[in-house]
Amino acid sequence: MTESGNLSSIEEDQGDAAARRAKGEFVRGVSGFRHAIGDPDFPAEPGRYHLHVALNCPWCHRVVLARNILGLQDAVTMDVAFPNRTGDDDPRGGGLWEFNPDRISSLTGAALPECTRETATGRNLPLVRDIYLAEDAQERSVPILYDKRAGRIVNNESAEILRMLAANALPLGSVLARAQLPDLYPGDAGLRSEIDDLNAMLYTAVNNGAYKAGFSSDQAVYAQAFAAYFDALDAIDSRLSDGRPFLTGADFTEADLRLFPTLYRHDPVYYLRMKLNGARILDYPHLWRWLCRVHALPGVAQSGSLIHCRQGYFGRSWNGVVPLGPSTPMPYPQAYDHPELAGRGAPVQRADPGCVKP
Ligand SMILES: N[C@@H](CCC(=O)N[C@@H](CS)C(=O)NCC(=O)O)C(=O)O
Repeated sequence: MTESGNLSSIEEDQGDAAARRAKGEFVRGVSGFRHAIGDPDFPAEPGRYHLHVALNCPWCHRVVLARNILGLQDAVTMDVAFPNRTGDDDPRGGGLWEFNPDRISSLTGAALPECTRETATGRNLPLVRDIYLAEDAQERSVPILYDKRAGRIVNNESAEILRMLAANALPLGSVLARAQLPDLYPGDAGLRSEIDDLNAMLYTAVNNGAYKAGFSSDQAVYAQAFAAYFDALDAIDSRLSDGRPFLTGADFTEADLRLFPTLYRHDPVYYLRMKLNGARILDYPHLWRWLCRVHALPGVAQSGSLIHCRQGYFGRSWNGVVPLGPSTPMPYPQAYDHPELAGRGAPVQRADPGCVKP
């Protein structure tokens, strides 16, 4: 990884993953492709790189945000998989990301216009897994950063992909002038370590924390993840209470970009799907205003889709019936255009998970 900032430590340890999974804990795997744009095999050139993503995936959301905020929409092409993976009865195998723009969404009753075929390999591959199999790899995750000229996968770790897009935005062909480019990971050493510390805390307690709560099959493991998640939201809300517009101060950085996908999904998806119903973001006045402020930045609103998120997180479970709410104080994502709704909910006084008697 070219940038000196340490990223690898942010992944949670995979120690005795099997035993922890058996105990009901959600343990995310580690991405295997870790090359970088700038390596000898992967020079920074306009039109050479491509992203394979799913819009409901929060890790993909990071790299789509970086692509759009950095003005790389034309220079870095992108394919979008259908939000629900293949069913268990699929002869190709279940749980696989599929490129199928004709597939019907149970939420809208129609095909999803953002979904595409696979266009980077030149082989119109139907499944993300097939892109890995072409390189004898058994992985199957998105996002993928792909080199169309070499016909190879560069990297499949979102934290590294967004950082290398930021570090190479101009040579990759950004439409923005250098002065307009947001500096997501500024050179100041103090600021970098502040961003690294925030990234590490937010990854463990919030970004991945949401999954540790929602996908846990053990009450105590869930309760611990629930508490850590809302403790982190409390800490961030008070951090923003001094009036700073962004997490580290006046400027939008990588730390804000990495927090956004989780909070964007909280009220309309995670509150229900991940059992994170301790509070809504709406109930946190400073977090809500931050969420609306980031949503209003150029390139952000079109980087996400709550239709894909709702279809993806509910469409395969919950009898395939996708919850439509919340609709008060107004539907989402329209609510993100209304910072004045901040704190409309009751001030956050969370129930102590320990005291909830059945
Ligand atoms: N550490 C990876 C995590 C990527 C990841 O876990 N993606 C999920 C989708 S949200 C996935 O495709 N998982 C593989 C699978 O479950 O098949 C990153 O941040 O890029």
